[in-house]
Amino acid sequence: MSPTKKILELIRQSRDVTITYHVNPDGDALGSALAMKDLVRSFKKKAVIIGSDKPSPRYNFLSGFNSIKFLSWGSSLKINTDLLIVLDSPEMDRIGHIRNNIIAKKIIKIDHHLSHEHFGDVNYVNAKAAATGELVFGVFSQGRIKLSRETARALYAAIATDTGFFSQENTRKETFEIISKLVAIGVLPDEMYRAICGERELKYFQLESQVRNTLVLHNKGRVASIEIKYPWNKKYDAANTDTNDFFASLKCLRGVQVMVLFWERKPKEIKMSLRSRKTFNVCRLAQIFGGGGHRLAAGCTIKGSLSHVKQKLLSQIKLR
Ligand SMILES: [Mn+2]
Repeated sequence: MSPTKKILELIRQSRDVTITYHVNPDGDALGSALAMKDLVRSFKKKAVIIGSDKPSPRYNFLSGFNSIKFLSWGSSLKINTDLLIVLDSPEMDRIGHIRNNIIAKKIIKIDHHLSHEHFGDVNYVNAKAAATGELVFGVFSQGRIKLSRETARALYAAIATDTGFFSQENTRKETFEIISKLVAIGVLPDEMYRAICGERELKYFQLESQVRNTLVLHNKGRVASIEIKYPWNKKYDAANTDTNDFFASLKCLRGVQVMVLFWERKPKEIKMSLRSRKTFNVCRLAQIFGGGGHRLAAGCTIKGSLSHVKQKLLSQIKLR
């Protein structure tokens, strides 16, 4: 039996379903969870979405957002459930502290990250999928379950955010096939774009222009670095900014292969976000400093002054 058939079978056999995802849920985790909840409900079963972290209000335009729960660290609450569906999480540890609160009879894993941890009773994993949302769409198709416009919007948000609005390497033919079906149901791409990216505070643009002024090229123009200096954290509310956005336009800078954001979170504590356009593996670079991530996107934190840390990291980037 295919994993999608097994997923539908397990849902049918369960009285109640709990849906969760990784810590700091992103658009893919939240959109996939909201769609999955609707799918479970179409079987007239109880479904709740609960995670370790409070979801970002950035996604509150999605229907059902207000019913999403999170459990604070240290809570002794026990959640007994027939079926736990874990989304967008390669390892069980990725769901965070809530792992200790959930007692599930069966577990389903649905994910698009490469991993060898098959922690589910059913594992629906496809590393070629651009987003977990694509796989959740596959479960709907398998069951011939009708997508409402609201559910289609949740899946659109999942796929659009994980592909950088269809501009990243993971965007594939199947992505557009699914998106075309979602648009046919009534999702409006321009409305989704504005809802996810467009509604920003003035502080965001002020921070962005400060950050833009720190742009420097290294390694004969192959490495671009930008900075967020310590005083800007408070002044521009940097903690609530999606720094991913700073990389979007840098990608278009001619000749650049690797991008680094040096973020002075505390005096003498620098968090680095690393991005690669294709050949250079930034995950390996992050691992040298105790961090991790993916081949094209990774991060790490180094103690020390900004100038010292910059020198330390940049000296490790060897590009031809
Ligand atoms: Mn994802």
